[in-house]
Amino acid sequence: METLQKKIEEASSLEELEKIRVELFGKKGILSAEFAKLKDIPGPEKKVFAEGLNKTKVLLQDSFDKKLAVLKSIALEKQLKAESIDVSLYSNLREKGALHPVAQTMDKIIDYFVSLNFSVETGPMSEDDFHNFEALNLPKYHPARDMQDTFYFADGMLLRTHTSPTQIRTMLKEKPPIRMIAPGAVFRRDYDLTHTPMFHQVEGLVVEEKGKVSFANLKAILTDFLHHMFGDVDIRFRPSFFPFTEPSAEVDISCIFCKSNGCRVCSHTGWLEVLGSGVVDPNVFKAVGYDNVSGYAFGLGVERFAMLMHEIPDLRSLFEGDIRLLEQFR
Ligand code: 2U9
Repeated sequence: METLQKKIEEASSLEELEKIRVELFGKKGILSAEFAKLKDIPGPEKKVFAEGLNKTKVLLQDSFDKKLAVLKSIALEKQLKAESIDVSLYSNLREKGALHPVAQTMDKIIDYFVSLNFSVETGPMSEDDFHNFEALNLPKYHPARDMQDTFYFADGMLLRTHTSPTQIRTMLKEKPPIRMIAPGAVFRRDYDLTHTPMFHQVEGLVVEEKGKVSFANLKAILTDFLHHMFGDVDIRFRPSFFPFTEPSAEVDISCIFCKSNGCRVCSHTGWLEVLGSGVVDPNVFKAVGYDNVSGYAFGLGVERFAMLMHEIPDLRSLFEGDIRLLEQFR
């Protein structure tokens, strides 16, 4: 008994103690063997032997548990020491933050027009029918409203479908000449590879005394702007229709992916559509009470610019917050 107890007390590691446990308390261990002897011992002696054996078992188990606790705490101490970290050490794992690619693109666009002395105007995202549609020559039931279906509030307000209401508000507030851009978020009922229900536009408006500006100025400024954004590309103005401009033109750049040889991005046309533009329709000036003025306007989708500039295949990925996309723009 003493030898066994000593053996437990002298165990120097958890592994050694485990060996002793099997040797002592295991199915084929010393104690099991002693208990097995009971069946061969006659009546009265059996009781005495059994009592002694049980006592011994309890004592040994007690020593074992104590030793186990001691060895475990030594092992834990050792592990803590081995795994300790120097919290005062400088870590270079800190991630640098950055502006979202859409914000970066927006900034580049805004910087260009600010350099030409355009003012930057903002307006509310929830608008009324007059500022978003009516004043822009889009009367109720006009078929062009279909393409700008949006989110309506119960009180008749709506989420603006373009930043154009900001131009209406600016014209109502100021007098010509006006030379402004309106950047910001807009909303439409759209969702696919190239459309999200919320996206960003930058629109521009120039209003001068009648005859002072023409389509030629619009062409010149947008050509220079697109060279600033996309480098040495060919530019083409294509007749189009918008309710708020007449004449209107969509503006294409030669495909920056295939150098106009034809690829999936440009649908094998060699051209990418990047802007809408035109000479401001007289009905728009009438709606804000402007007389004897000429003006031109343009509009673009910022996400589309970001997609083309960075070859991002799915526009929706810009809004998923996936760090693997975002960290490429640090
Ligand atoms: C006023 C007068 C005229 C703004 C214009 C476009 C053409 C245009 C689209 C480009 C891609 C919208 O983001 S997009 O889907 N924009 O095509 N926008 S002219 O014309 C105005 C605006 C305000 C008072």
